[in-house]
Amino acid sequence: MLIKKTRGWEIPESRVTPEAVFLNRREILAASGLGLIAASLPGMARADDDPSAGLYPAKRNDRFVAGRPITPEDINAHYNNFYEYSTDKDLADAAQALKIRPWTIAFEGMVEQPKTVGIDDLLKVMKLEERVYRHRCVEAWSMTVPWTGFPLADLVAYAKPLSGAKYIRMETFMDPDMAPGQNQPFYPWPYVEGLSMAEATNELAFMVTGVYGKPLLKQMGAPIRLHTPWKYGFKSIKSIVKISFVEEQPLNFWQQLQSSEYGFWANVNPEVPHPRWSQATEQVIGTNDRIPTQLFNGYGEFVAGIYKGMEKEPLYM
Ligand SMILES: Nc1nc2c(c(=O)[nH]1)N[C@H]1C(S)=C(S)[C@@H](COP(=O)(O)O)O[C@H]1N2
Ligand SMILES: [Mo]
Repeated sequence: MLIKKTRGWEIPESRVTPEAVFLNRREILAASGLGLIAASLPGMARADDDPSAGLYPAKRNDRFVAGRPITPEDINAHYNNFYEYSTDKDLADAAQALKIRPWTIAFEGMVEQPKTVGIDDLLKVMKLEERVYRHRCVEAWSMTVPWTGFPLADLVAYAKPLSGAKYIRMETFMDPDMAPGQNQPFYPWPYVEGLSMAEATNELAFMVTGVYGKPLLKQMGAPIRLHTPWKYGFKSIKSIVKISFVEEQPLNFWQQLQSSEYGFWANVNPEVPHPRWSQATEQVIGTNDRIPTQLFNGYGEFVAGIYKGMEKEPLYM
């Protein structure tokens, strides 16, 4: 989703600090202050900072059939979009700086009672299952991913929204010291996404806390992210810290940046091109295959009903 515009803040490639150098500097700072030199070794998955490891794997729900081979973990783990860490796809090392405990999620806005819950307390009350979902990025590539998590509908019930709430708004953490990408002032940090209440309570909308039978990898948005498989990938917000119930349609991150190219609904449709490229086909990551894209990414039987009578809305951008 690179935006081809020259901005004042852009500096020559040669002057950009590579992630590895940044992390080394962090390690040195951490070591001098607290003696925590091992805490940010780039690229290492560290089970010892994830107390939820014992919850995985969870039983697979066979109602959701992907019909495609699962993308190998080692490929998925190095092909991510997480602009808080990098605009490059291989940001796995940089994302190890994400600190996933303690982690809380705040519920605000039109709810019976605002509240905050720690991720491990939330995991105790939610029933985990595995779902293999197709993931289609607006950049015309796709993957097939074995997520673990629970229906967003269960989280909505837990939050107890008031009947006047029309949309759910979700926000990623904001911490430029932990996420160097957030030092780029051109982007409207923090990352925000939203769904209508009908979408949020549709059975497909999934809160993800694990992947490949383990806790969620940091580069994939640990410790909790959304996945809405019938929508372009940018709707699937990572590393969520705040959930609000609101009356007004939230402006998401990409809309704030470029509303002529990215909208609120962002449902997958091969017949509606992005202003700068076709959405007719998609590159299957980890293969040489380029395949036709399906309406609603093939999930129309679950979600098409949501949009009856909304034909005047920009449903596919
Ligand atoms: N906070 C945050 N969430 C995000 C993004 C991001 O940059 N920051 N990228 C989005 C995009 S464009 C995609 S395609 C998916 C990528 O998820 P993955 O890396 O697990 O494939 O995350 C989405 N969620
Ligand atoms: Mo994306």
